[in-house]
Amino acid sequence: MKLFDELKWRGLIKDITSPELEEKLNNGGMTFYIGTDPTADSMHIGHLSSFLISKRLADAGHHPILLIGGATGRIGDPRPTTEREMKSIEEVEKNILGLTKQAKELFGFEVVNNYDWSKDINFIDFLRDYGKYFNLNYMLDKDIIKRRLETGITYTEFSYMIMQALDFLHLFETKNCTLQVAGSDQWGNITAGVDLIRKKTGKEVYAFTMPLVTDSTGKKFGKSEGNALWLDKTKTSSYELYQFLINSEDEKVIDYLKVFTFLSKEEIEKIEIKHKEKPELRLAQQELAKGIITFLHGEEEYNKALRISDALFKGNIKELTIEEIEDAFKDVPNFKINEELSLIDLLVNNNIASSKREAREFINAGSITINGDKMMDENKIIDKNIAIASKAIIIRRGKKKYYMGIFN
Ligand code: 545
Repeated sequence: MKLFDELKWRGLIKDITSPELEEKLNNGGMTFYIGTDPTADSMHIGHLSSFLISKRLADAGHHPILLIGGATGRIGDPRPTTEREMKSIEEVEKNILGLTKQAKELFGFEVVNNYDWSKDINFIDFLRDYGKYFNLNYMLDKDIIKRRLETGITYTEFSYMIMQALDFLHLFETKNCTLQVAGSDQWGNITAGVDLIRKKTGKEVYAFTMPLVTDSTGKKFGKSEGNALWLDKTKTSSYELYQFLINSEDEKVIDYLKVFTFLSKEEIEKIEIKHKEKPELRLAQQELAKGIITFLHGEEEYNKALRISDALFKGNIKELTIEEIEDAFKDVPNFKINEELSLIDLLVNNNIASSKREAREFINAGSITINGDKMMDENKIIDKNIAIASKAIIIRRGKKKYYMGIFN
Protein backbone atom coordinates (compact mmCIF):
# COMPACT_ATOMS: atom_id res chain seq x y z
CA MET A 1 0.00 0.00 0.00
CA LYS A 2 1.36 3.47 -0.90
CA LEU A 3 2.26 5.76 2.01
CA PHE A 4 -0.54 8.25 1.42
CA ASP A 5 -3.13 5.47 1.23
CA GLU A 6 -1.72 3.91 4.39
CA LEU A 7 -1.85 7.24 6.26
CA LYS A 8 -5.46 7.67 5.09
CA TRP A 9 -6.34 4.13 6.11
CA ARG A 10 -4.85 4.74 9.55
CA GLY A 11 -7.00 7.87 9.89
CA LEU A 12 -3.91 10.04 10.12
CA ILE A 13 -4.81 12.66 7.51
CA LYS A 14 -7.26 15.43 8.29
CA ASP A 15 -6.26 18.43 6.09
CA ILE A 16 -3.64 18.72 3.33
CA THR A 17 -2.46 21.97 1.71
CA SER A 18 -2.58 20.68 -1.88
CA PRO A 19 -3.45 17.49 -3.80
CA GLU A 20 0.12 17.32 -5.15
CA LEU A 21 1.19 16.24 -1.68
CA GLU A 22 -0.15 12.73 -2.21
CA GLU A 23 2.34 11.89 -4.95
CA LYS A 24 5.18 13.68 -3.18
CA LEU A 25 4.56 11.65 -0.02
CA ASN A 26 4.43 8.44 -2.04
CA ASN A 27 7.72 9.29 -3.80
CA GLY A 28 9.66 9.81 -0.54
CA GLY A 29 12.70 12.07 -0.21
CA MET A 30 11.00 15.12 1.35
CA THR A 31 12.59 16.85 4.35
CA PHE A 32 9.82 17.54 6.85
CA TYR A 33 9.45 18.81 10.36
CA ILE A 34 7.13 18.60 13.33
CA GLY A 35 7.41 20.99 16.23
CA THR A 36 6.64 20.97 19.90
CA ASP A 37 6.74 23.81 22.39
CA PRO A 38 8.47 23.17 25.74
CA THR A 39 5.29 23.37 27.80
CA ALA A 40 6.46 20.39 29.88
CA ASP A 41 9.69 18.43 30.29
CA SER A 42 8.07 15.34 28.77
CA MET A 43 5.66 14.65 25.95
CA HIS A 44 2.47 12.90 26.90
CA ILE A 45 0.44 10.27 25.14
CA GLY A 46 -1.81 12.99 23.62
CA HIS A 47 1.20 14.06 21.49
CA LEU A 48 2.44 10.58 20.67
CA SER A 49 0.15 10.09 17.66
CA SER A 50 1.64 13.14 15.95
CA PHE A 51 5.22 12.20 16.68
CA LEU A 52 4.75 8.61 15.56
CA ILE A 53 3.95 10.11 12.15
CA SER A 54 7.56 11.28 11.94
CA LYS A 55 8.67 7.63 12.23
CA ARG A 56 6.11 6.51 9.63
CA LEU A 57 7.35 9.17 7.18
CA ALA A 58 11.02 8.41 7.95
CA ASP A 59 10.43 4.68 7.41
CA ALA A 60 8.96 5.62 4.01
CA GLY A 61 12.12 7.50 2.99
CA HIS A 62 11.46 11.07 4.11
CA HIS A 63 13.93 13.03 6.24
CA PRO A 64 12.57 14.04 9.69
CA ILE A 65 13.46 17.12 11.72
CA LEU A 66 12.00 17.50 15.21
CA LEU A 67 11.75 21.11 16.35
CA ILE A 68 11.68 22.17 19.98
CA GLY A 69 10.25 25.66 20.35
CA GLY A 70 12.75 27.45 22.59
CA ALA A 71 11.59 30.76 21.07
CA THR A 72 7.90 30.02 20.54
CA GLY A 73 7.78 28.40 23.99
CA ARG A 74 8.80 31.78 25.44
CA ILE A 75 5.75 33.34 23.74
CA GLY A 76 2.96 30.74 24.03
CA ASP A 77 0.83 29.34 21.21
CA PRO A 78 -2.65 30.85 21.57
CA ARG A 79 -5.25 28.31 22.67
CA PRO A 80 -8.88 28.74 21.55
CA THR A 81 -9.85 29.46 25.16
CA THR A 82 -7.59 31.64 27.31
CA GLU A 83 -4.25 33.45 27.35
CA ARG A 84 -1.45 31.23 28.62
CA GLU A 85 0.53 32.15 31.70
CA MET A 86 3.98 33.14 30.43
CA LYS A 87 6.57 30.56 31.50
CA SER A 88 9.82 31.59 33.18
CA ILE A 89 12.95 31.27 31.06
CA GLU A 90 14.31 28.73 33.58
CA GLU A 91 11.24 26.51 33.15
CA VAL A 92 11.35 26.81 29.36
CA GLU A 93 15.03 25.81 29.33
CA LYS A 94 14.41 22.90 31.72
CA ASN A 95 11.60 21.64 29.49
CA ILE A 96 13.75 22.00 26.37
CA LEU A 97 16.34 19.71 27.92
CA GLY A 98 13.73 17.12 28.87
CA LEU A 99 11.96 17.16 25.51
CA THR A 100 15.19 17.13 23.47
CA LYS A 101 16.49 14.13 25.42
CA GLN A 102 13.15 12.33 25.04
CA ALA A 103 12.81 13.10 21.32
CA LYS A 104 16.33 11.80 20.67
CA GLU A 105 15.78 8.64 22.75
CA LEU A 106 12.41 7.82 21.24
CA PHE A 107 13.09 8.74 17.63
CA GLY A 108 16.82 9.40 17.19
CA PHE A 109 16.01 12.12 14.66
CA GLU A 110 17.72 15.49 14.13
CA VAL A 111 16.41 17.97 16.71
CA VAL A 112 16.53 21.75 16.18
CA ASN A 113 15.58 24.61 18.51
CA ASN A 114 13.98 27.69 16.96
CA TYR A 115 15.55 29.89 19.63
CA ASP A 116 18.88 29.32 17.81
CA TRP A 117 17.76 31.41 14.83
CA SER A 118 14.99 33.54 16.36
CA LYS A 119 17.10 35.00 19.18
CA ASP A 120 19.16 37.02 16.66
CA ILE A 121 16.20 38.71 14.94
CA ASN A 122 15.82 42.26 16.23
CA PHE A 123 12.42 43.84 16.58
CA ILE A 124 12.68 46.17 13.57
CA ASP A 125 13.90 43.38 11.29
CA PHE A 126 11.09 41.15 12.56
CA LEU A 127 8.51 43.76 11.55
CA ARG A 128 10.18 44.56 8.21
CA ASP A 129 11.21 41.06 7.07
CA TYR A 130 8.22 39.07 8.34
CA GLY A 131 5.47 41.26 9.82
CA LYS A 132 5.15 43.02 6.46
CA TYR A 133 3.75 39.82 4.91
CA PHE A 134 0.96 39.43 7.46
CA ASN A 135 -2.16 41.38 6.62
CA LEU A 136 -4.25 41.87 9.76
CA ASN A 137 -7.40 40.50 8.13
CA TYR A 138 -5.43 37.35 7.25
CA MET A 139 -4.36 36.90 10.85
CA LEU A 140 -7.78 37.71 12.30
CA ASP A 141 -9.32 35.13 10.00
CA LYS A 142 -7.57 32.20 11.71
CA ASP A 143 -10.12 30.16 13.66
CA ILE A 144 -8.29 30.24 16.97
CA ILE A 145 -7.64 34.00 16.75
CA LYS A 146 -11.29 34.66 15.88
CA ARG A 147 -12.39 32.75 18.96
CA ARG A 148 -9.97 34.61 21.20
CA LEU A 149 -11.14 38.08 20.17
CA GLU A 150 -14.06 37.72 22.57
CA THR A 151 -12.03 36.51 25.56
CA GLY A 152 -9.04 38.70 24.67
CA ILE A 153 -5.62 37.98 23.21
CA THR A 154 -2.38 39.89 23.76
CA TYR A 155 -0.04 41.18 21.07
CA THR A 156 2.41 38.53 22.24
CA GLU A 157 0.19 35.52 21.55
CA PHE A 158 -1.21 37.22 18.44
CA SER A 159 2.34 37.35 17.05
CA TYR A 160 2.95 33.65 17.58
CA MET A 161 1.86 32.53 14.10
CA ILE A 162 4.48 34.80 12.51
CA MET A 163 7.16 33.07 14.59
CA GLN A 164 6.02 29.60 13.54
CA ALA A 165 5.78 30.81 9.94
CA LEU A 166 9.35 32.12 9.96
CA ASP A 167 10.51 28.76 11.33
CA PHE A 168 9.11 26.98 8.30
CA LEU A 169 10.77 29.62 6.04
CA HIS A 170 14.09 29.21 7.86
CA LEU A 171 14.03 25.41 7.58
CA PHE A 172 12.95 25.69 3.93
CA GLU A 173 15.86 28.03 3.13
CA THR A 174 18.51 26.25 5.20
CA LYS A 175 17.48 22.57 4.99
CA ASN A 176 15.17 22.44 1.97
CA CYS A 177 12.37 21.43 4.33
CA THR A 178 9.22 21.39 2.19
CA LEU A 179 6.74 19.72 4.53
CA GLN A 180 5.39 20.41 8.01
CA VAL A 181 3.12 17.96 9.87
CA ALA A 182 1.09 18.50 13.03
CA GLY A 183 -2.19 17.81 14.74
CA SER A 184 -5.29 19.59 13.47
CA ASP A 185 -5.03 22.40 16.05
CA GLN A 186 -1.94 23.66 14.17
CA TRP A 187 -3.62 24.29 10.80
CA GLY A 188 -3.57 28.10 11.16
CA ASN A 189 0.07 28.27 12.23
CA ILE A 190 1.16 25.86 9.51
CA THR A 191 -0.68 27.59 6.63
CA ALA A 192 0.82 30.89 7.83
CA GLY A 193 4.20 29.36 7.06
CA VAL A 194 3.15 27.95 3.67
CA ASP A 195 1.79 31.40 2.68
CA LEU A 196 4.87 33.29 3.96
CA ILE A 197 7.18 31.03 1.93
CA ARG A 198 5.06 31.51 -1.21
CA LYS A 199 5.02 35.31 -0.75
CA LYS A 200 8.76 35.60 -0.01
CA THR A 201 10.20 32.99 -2.38
CA GLY A 202 7.43 32.17 -4.85
CA LYS A 203 7.94 28.49 -3.97
CA GLU A 204 5.30 25.94 -2.91
CA VAL A 205 5.76 23.95 0.30
CA TYR A 206 3.34 21.48 1.82
CA ALA A 207 1.67 20.45 5.05
CA PHE A 208 -0.86 18.02 6.39
CA THR A 209 -2.55 17.71 9.75
CA MET A 210 -3.81 14.72 11.68
CA PRO A 211 -7.18 14.57 13.39
CA LEU A 212 -7.20 14.85 17.15
CA VAL A 213 -7.44 11.38 18.73
CA THR A 214 -10.56 11.15 20.89
CA ASP A 215 -12.59 8.54 22.74
CA SER A 216 -16.13 7.61 21.65
CA THR A 217 -17.57 10.63 23.49
CA GLY A 218 -15.25 13.02 21.61
CA LYS A 219 -13.05 13.60 24.66
CA LYS A 220 -9.36 13.99 23.89
CA PHE A 221 -7.50 10.64 24.24
CA GLY A 222 -4.80 10.42 26.84
CA LYS A 223 -6.14 11.56 30.17
CA SER A 224 -6.58 9.13 33.05
CA GLU A 225 -8.73 10.61 35.85
CA GLY A 226 -7.69 14.05 34.63
CA ASN A 227 -3.99 13.19 34.79
CA ALA A 228 -1.81 13.32 31.71
CA LEU A 229 -0.09 10.06 30.82
CA TRP A 230 3.55 11.05 30.37
CA LEU A 231 5.94 9.30 28.00
CA ASP A 232 8.63 9.62 30.69
CA LYS A 233 8.36 6.40 32.69
CA THR A 234 9.47 8.09 35.91
CA LYS A 235 6.34 10.27 35.64
CA THR A 236 3.92 7.62 34.34
CA SER A 237 4.99 4.04 34.94
CA SER A 238 4.56 1.33 32.33
CA TYR A 239 2.02 -0.26 34.65
CA GLU A 240 -0.11 2.89 34.78
CA LEU A 241 0.12 3.19 30.98
CA TYR A 242 -0.86 -0.47 30.72
CA GLN A 243 -3.90 0.01 32.95
CA PHE A 244 -5.07 2.96 30.85
CA LEU A 245 -4.51 1.25 27.48
CA ILE A 246 -5.97 -2.14 28.46
CA ASN A 247 -9.18 -0.29 29.34
CA SER A 248 -9.52 1.37 25.92
CA GLU A 249 -13.10 1.24 24.64
CA ASP A 250 -14.01 -1.69 22.39
CA GLU A 251 -15.44 0.64 19.76
CA LYS A 252 -12.24 2.73 19.56
CA VAL A 253 -9.43 0.24 20.14
CA ILE A 254 -9.03 -0.76 16.48
CA ASP A 255 -8.72 2.92 15.49
CA TYR A 256 -6.10 3.33 18.22
CA LEU A 257 -4.15 0.34 16.85
CA LYS A 258 -4.00 2.09 13.48
CA VAL A 259 -2.80 5.36 15.01
CA PHE A 260 -0.46 4.20 17.74
CA THR A 261 1.14 0.97 16.50
CA PHE A 262 3.25 -0.14 13.57
CA LEU A 263 1.19 -3.33 13.10
CA SER A 264 0.43 -3.82 9.41
CA LYS A 265 -3.05 -3.46 7.88
CA GLU A 266 -3.26 -7.26 7.63
CA GLU A 267 -2.25 -7.77 11.27
CA ILE A 268 -4.75 -5.17 12.48
CA GLU A 269 -7.55 -6.68 10.36
CA LYS A 270 -6.83 -10.11 11.88
CA ILE A 271 -6.97 -8.64 15.38
CA GLU A 272 -10.20 -6.85 14.48
CA ILE A 273 -11.87 -10.14 13.52
CA LYS A 274 -10.83 -11.84 16.77
CA HIS A 275 -11.77 -8.73 18.76
CA LYS A 276 -15.27 -8.65 17.26
CA GLU A 277 -15.75 -12.38 17.99
CA LYS A 278 -14.65 -12.23 21.65
CA PRO A 279 -14.29 -8.60 22.84
CA GLU A 280 -14.21 -9.85 26.43
CA LEU A 281 -10.72 -11.28 25.81
CA ARG A 282 -9.48 -7.71 25.17
CA LEU A 283 -6.97 -9.00 22.60
CA ALA A 284 -6.98 -5.68 20.73
CA GLN A 285 -6.37 -3.74 23.95
CA GLN A 286 -3.54 -6.13 24.79
CA GLU A 287 -1.93 -5.49 21.37
CA LEU A 288 -2.37 -1.73 21.83
CA ALA A 289 -0.69 -1.78 25.25
CA LYS A 290 2.09 -4.03 23.94
CA GLY A 291 2.70 -1.86 20.88
CA ILE A 292 2.86 1.44 22.72
CA ILE A 293 4.73 0.33 25.86
CA THR A 294 7.26 -1.68 23.87
CA PHE A 295 7.89 1.28 21.54
CA LEU A 296 8.24 3.69 24.47
CA HIS A 297 10.00 1.65 27.13
CA GLY A 298 10.99 -1.71 25.63
CA GLU A 299 9.80 -5.29 25.88
CA GLU A 300 10.98 -5.81 29.48
CA GLU A 301 8.89 -2.90 30.77
CA TYR A 302 5.87 -4.28 28.94
CA ASN A 303 6.38 -7.73 30.50
CA LYS A 304 6.75 -6.12 33.94
CA ALA A 305 3.46 -4.25 33.51
CA LEU A 306 1.83 -7.51 32.41
CA ARG A 307 3.23 -9.38 35.42
CA ILE A 308 1.92 -6.78 37.87
CA SER A 309 -1.47 -6.75 36.20
CA ASP A 310 -1.74 -10.57 36.19
CA ALA A 311 -0.64 -10.85 39.84
CA LEU A 312 -3.23 -8.30 40.91
CA PHE A 313 -5.94 -9.85 38.80
CA LYS A 314 -5.29 -13.26 40.38
CA GLY A 315 -4.65 -11.75 43.82
CA ASN A 316 -1.10 -13.21 43.86
CA ILE A 317 0.40 -10.09 45.35
CA LYS A 318 3.18 -12.06 47.02
CA GLU A 319 4.70 -12.74 43.58
CA LEU A 320 5.55 -9.08 43.15
CA THR A 321 8.75 -7.33 44.20
CA ILE A 322 8.49 -4.38 46.55
CA GLU A 323 9.29 -2.02 43.64
CA GLU A 324 6.48 -3.51 41.57
CA ILE A 325 4.12 -3.22 44.55
CA GLU A 326 4.97 0.45 45.11
CA ASP A 327 4.65 1.08 41.36
CA ALA A 328 1.31 -0.69 41.06
CA PHE A 329 -0.17 0.93 44.14
CA LYS A 330 1.33 4.39 44.02
CA ASP A 331 -2.05 5.95 43.36
CA VAL A 332 -4.08 4.09 45.99
CA PRO A 333 -4.50 5.61 49.48
CA ASN A 334 -1.37 4.72 51.42
CA PHE A 335 -0.19 5.25 54.97
CA LYS A 336 2.75 4.61 57.28
CA ILE A 337 2.62 1.91 59.96
CA ASN A 338 4.82 2.82 62.92
CA GLU A 339 4.25 -0.21 65.12
CA GLU A 340 2.37 -3.51 64.97
CA LEU A 341 -1.36 -3.33 65.73
CA SER A 342 -4.48 -5.45 65.56
CA LEU A 343 -6.36 -5.84 62.32
CA ILE A 344 -9.38 -3.97 63.65
CA ASP A 345 -7.20 -1.00 64.73
CA LEU A 346 -5.44 -1.03 61.36
CA LEU A 347 -8.81 -0.69 59.60
CA VAL A 348 -10.23 2.00 61.88
CA ASN A 349 -7.04 4.09 62.35
CA ASN A 350 -6.53 4.32 58.59
CA ASN A 351 -10.14 5.01 57.58
CA ILE A 352 -10.54 1.67 55.83
CA ALA A 353 -13.58 1.25 58.09
CA SER A 354 -15.45 4.14 59.67
CA SER A 355 -15.87 2.41 63.05
CA LYS A 356 -15.02 -0.78 64.97
CA ARG A 357 -18.55 -1.98 64.25
CA GLU A 358 -18.12 -1.46 60.48
CA ALA A 359 -14.65 -3.03 60.64
CA ARG A 360 -16.16 -6.16 62.26
CA GLU A 361 -18.81 -6.27 59.52
CA PHE A 362 -16.12 -6.18 56.79
CA ILE A 363 -14.01 -8.83 58.56
CA ASN A 364 -16.92 -11.17 59.27
CA ALA A 365 -18.13 -10.82 55.67
CA GLY A 366 -14.66 -11.91 54.51
CA SER A 367 -14.24 -8.58 52.67
CA ILE A 368 -10.76 -7.87 53.99
CA THR A 369 -7.66 -9.43 52.44
CA ILE A 370 -4.05 -8.52 53.14
CA ASN A 371 -1.51 -9.41 50.44
CA GLY A 372 -4.14 -11.70 48.98
CA ASP A 373 -4.93 -13.58 52.20
CA LYS A 374 -8.43 -13.29 53.67
CA MET A 375 -8.39 -11.86 57.22
CA MET A 376 -11.06 -13.28 59.55
CA ASP A 377 -9.65 -12.49 63.02
CA GLU A 378 -10.08 -8.89 64.22
CA ASN A 379 -7.38 -9.36 66.83
CA LYS A 380 -4.77 -10.69 64.43
CA ILE A 381 -1.57 -8.72 64.95
CA ILE A 382 -0.47 -6.95 61.76
CA ASP A 383 3.33 -6.68 61.79
CA LYS A 384 6.29 -6.81 59.42
CA ASN A 385 6.16 -10.61 59.29
CA ILE A 386 3.20 -10.53 56.92
CA ALA A 387 4.54 -7.59 54.89
CA ILE A 388 6.09 -7.98 51.43
CA ALA A 389 9.85 -7.62 51.96
CA SER A 390 8.95 -6.73 55.58
CA LYS A 391 7.81 -3.41 54.18
CA ALA A 392 4.44 -3.27 52.43
CA ILE A 393 0.99 -4.68 52.99
CA ILE A 394 -1.76 -4.37 50.41
CA ILE A 395 -5.19 -4.29 51.99
CA ARG A 396 -8.14 -4.98 49.73
CA ARG A 397 -11.61 -4.18 50.95
CA GLY A 398 -14.39 -5.78 48.93
CA LYS A 399 -13.84 -6.25 45.19
CA LYS A 400 -11.75 -3.29 44.16
CA LYS A 401 -10.82 -0.95 47.01
CA TYR A 402 -7.08 -1.10 47.68
CA TYR A 403 -4.91 0.53 50.37
CA MET A 404 -1.16 0.27 50.88
CA GLY A 405 0.44 0.21 54.33
CA ILE A 406 4.19 0.84 54.53
CA PHE A 407 6.08 -0.24 57.66
CA ASN A 408 8.61 2.32 58.85
C1 545 B 1 6.39 25.59 17.30
C2 545 B 1 7.17 26.10 16.27
C3 545 B 1 7.12 25.47 15.01
C4 545 B 1 6.30 24.36 14.80
C5 545 B 1 5.52 23.87 15.85
C6 545 B 1 5.59 24.49 17.10
C7 545 B 1 4.74 23.95 18.24
C8 545 B 1 3.25 24.14 17.93
C9 545 B 1 2.49 23.51 19.08
N1 545 B 1 2.39 22.18 19.01
C10 545 B 1 1.75 21.45 20.13
C11 545 B 1 2.67 21.48 21.33
O1 545 B 1 2.08 20.91 22.43
C12 545 B 1 2.84 20.93 23.61
C13 545 B 1 3.70 19.68 23.64
C14 545 B 1 4.06 19.31 25.05
C15 545 B 1 5.10 18.23 25.09
O2 545 B 1 2.07 24.16 19.99
N2 545 B 1 2.89 25.53 17.81
O3 545 B 1 3.78 21.92 21.31
C16 545 B 1 1.42 20.00 19.71
N3 545 B 1 2.53 19.42 18.93
C17 545 B 1 2.21 18.06 18.45
C18 545 B 1 0.97 18.11 17.57
C19 545 B 1 -0.18 18.67 18.34
C20 545 B 1 0.17 20.04 18.87
O4 545 B 1 3.67 19.36 19.77
O5 545 B 1 1.20 18.89 16.43
O6 545 B 1 -1.29 18.81 17.46
C21 545 B 1 -0.57 17.72 19.48
O7 545 B 1 -0.85 16.45 18.90
O8 545 B 1 -0.88 20.54 19.69
O9 545 B 1 7.90 25.96 14.00
